[in-house]
Amino acid sequence: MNRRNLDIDRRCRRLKEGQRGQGPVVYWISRDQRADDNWALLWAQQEAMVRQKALVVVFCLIPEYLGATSNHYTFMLRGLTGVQKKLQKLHIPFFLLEQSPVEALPCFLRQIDAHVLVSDFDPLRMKRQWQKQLIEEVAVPFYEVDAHNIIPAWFVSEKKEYAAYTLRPKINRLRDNFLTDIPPVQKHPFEWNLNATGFNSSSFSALTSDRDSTGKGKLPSGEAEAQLAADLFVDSGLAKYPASRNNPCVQGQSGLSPYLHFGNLSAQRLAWMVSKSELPVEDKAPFLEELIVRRELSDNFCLYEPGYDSFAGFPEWARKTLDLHRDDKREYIYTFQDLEAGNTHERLWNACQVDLVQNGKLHGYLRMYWAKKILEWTSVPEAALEYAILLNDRYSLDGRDPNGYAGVAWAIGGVHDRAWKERPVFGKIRYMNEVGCRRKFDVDGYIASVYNGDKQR
Ligand code: FO1
Repeated sequence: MNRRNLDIDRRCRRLKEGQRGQGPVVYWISRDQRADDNWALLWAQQEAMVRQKALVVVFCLIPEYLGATSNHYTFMLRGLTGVQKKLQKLHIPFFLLEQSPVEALPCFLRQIDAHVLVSDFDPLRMKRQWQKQLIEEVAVPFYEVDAHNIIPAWFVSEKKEYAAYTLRPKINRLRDNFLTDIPPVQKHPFEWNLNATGFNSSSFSALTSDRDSTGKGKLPSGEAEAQLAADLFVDSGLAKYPASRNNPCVQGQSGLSPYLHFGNLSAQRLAWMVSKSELPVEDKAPFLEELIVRRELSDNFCLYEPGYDSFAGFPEWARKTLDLHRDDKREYIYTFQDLEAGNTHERLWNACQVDLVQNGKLHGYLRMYWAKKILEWTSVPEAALEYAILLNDRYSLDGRDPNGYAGVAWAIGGVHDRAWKERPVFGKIRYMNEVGCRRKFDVDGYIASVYNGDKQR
């Protein structure tokens, strides 16, 4: 591969120029934790091939990432172990540095006389701060590749979109052009003499073994498991998706969001598999809408709205209406502890909370109802937002993700939604309650299935 592949190039943007070293090209892997279908790895490899350099991958492990628990770290680290093994077979050394990237990378790059630095795109505040600091600190050229979205977030829109209907046409115009198959990563021809720098790629065993393996590791993690789950969903779940996606009593959703969150599965690979399946278009459309439009809308929101996790990030109409109803009487007020323990007067809500804590996920439809009740049962909207984000990030395996922040902001602050009939506390924010859920699915069946630990959901 000596001529440049335009399909790879157009997903990359340069963050800064610099002095190229004689050592390897470095891909700092973070959001897209996979060897296959990873545009950032592919761009880094292309750069290394064209310049006849070695290629290394480095992951910076941060012990406290946005309140992640040992369940998240166990899931993530097991997945990374698989990535390391896959890369080793491709002669691409993998390093795990147990420090924040801002501390670890500048020194790592100097020690190996890196050629260039490549990172994967992530709109979250913490990642953008790291990136800003690294632009100051590192001497080598620094590139960013959007390996998470089908159309790079900065390319599909240069501003904060109002709702799905304003972003969808921009995506649809570009979708066929960007929704392509993804080339394989090659066995890398240029070796790099590891011991020359005294680096040994750290072993994961120490890190994974001391994590309580009894954690809710129900969902097997890693690229291979993600691909198996994606195959299973496309073969048998997709056809049922339109009918069962809003019914928490059946396994109607893909269950792929933890794999998408940690990047074990490429959304583009999944969209490509779906688009290639011979199901009728109307069976695929709802899932592709979620997978493509809703996810790109979430990245767009976090990229262009600095207050994506605060009241300030709500649209003006929502801030106004919530302010107007700030002093409305709340029939019930619960503390964070009440909510975390699932100790409210509403059985359905309590079941959702138990489900979230026990299974590390909450059905999409229920998550909307669950978040909206927190708005109803707290004294101010800011507390509701804080509690909903804290609980989702702490207990949901796919927490700490743009999808989660946009989802909570939609439920509590009307982000990407429109004004509805005005009522106490909510103002014009869309209202949801148990009666509405009973119209959609068997609420008692769901509650029973949670408390008898039924896996069918
Ligand atoms: N990314 C990292 O680069 N290093 C970490 O140590 C790390 C821990 C982590 C724990 C839980 C979690 O949900 C995500 C974590 N991430 C980490 C980030 C993740 O890879 C994603 O980039 C973002 O959370 C989604 O934008």
